[in-house]
Amino acid sequence: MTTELPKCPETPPLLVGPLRIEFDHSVTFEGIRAQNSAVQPGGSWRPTNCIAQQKVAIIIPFRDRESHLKQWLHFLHPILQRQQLDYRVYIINQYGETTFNRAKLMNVGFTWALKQYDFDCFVFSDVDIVPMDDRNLFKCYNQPRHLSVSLDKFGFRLPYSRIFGGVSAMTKEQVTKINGYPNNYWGWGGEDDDVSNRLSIRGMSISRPDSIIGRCRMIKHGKESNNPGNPKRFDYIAHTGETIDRDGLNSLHYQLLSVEDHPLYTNVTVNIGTP
Ligand code: UDH
Ligand code: MN
Repeated sequence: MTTELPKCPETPPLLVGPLRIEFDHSVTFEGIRAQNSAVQPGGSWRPTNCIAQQKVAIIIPFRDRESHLKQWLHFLHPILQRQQLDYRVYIINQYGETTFNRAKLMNVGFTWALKQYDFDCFVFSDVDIVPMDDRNLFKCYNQPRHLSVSLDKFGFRLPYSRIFGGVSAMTKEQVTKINGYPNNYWGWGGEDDDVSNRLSIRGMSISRPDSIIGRCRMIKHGKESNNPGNPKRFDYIAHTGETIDRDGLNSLHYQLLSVEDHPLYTNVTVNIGTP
């Protein structure tokens, strides 16, 4: 006989609040697996005693940051389970050595994840940012949500009010409404401001947790030589109104090279071309 599970509560009961986050580089994939034995191949998990409020795909743009990935998985898997989400972690790995394109990888992750499962919500996260409070829920809200509001590297302050970079969450509908991320921001910077522009053009506003719950740490690192500051970003973000309808999900082209279910994440390797 099957029994109907209840929906999980709005406020997950096992949250602990503020977390001590210190990056200890002795963690191993094996150790993380042992600590998270209920996580399924591909890096998915869902509560067994209730139906999750949301089905969440976590999309992480990635290339050659294995030490950061280990830290992220080590801290986030336990948090996401306490948050009672039906989630899966997608590492969208840019193939090759040409200039990095964070935003295009986000579009690939969104598109690919929806082919696999009926996700309601997408959390787009840098691989090097970890929340310092598990009340900062990795789920979606009525308005697009910015989660990394209070970053240690910015002195735990929001550097400017329209910021949407770092970690952010949008429903499938919210992403679709803005035609996703722009595909043509090669190199560092601007793509998150373009998304912020897209949201306001489509009449949405950014929701955030407060500055205590929204505290996060970023692993200290330098800038990769194949992710140089994009000098065109200032010009591009001044023209989002003209590009939103032609550059995004509707113009996305990529070559999928492999999809592998690793024990703690799904690895999607993709050739996204060159600038
Ligand atoms: N990313 C990679 N590999 C790369 C570049 C970027 O995986 O080679 C991803 C990763 O998820 C990263 C995100 O893209 O978290 C954003 O890139 P970033 O972390 O380089 O961006 P951030 O704004 O860097 O953190 C600013 C440069 C820091 C130099 C400061 C020196 N004090
Ligand atoms: Mn970073």
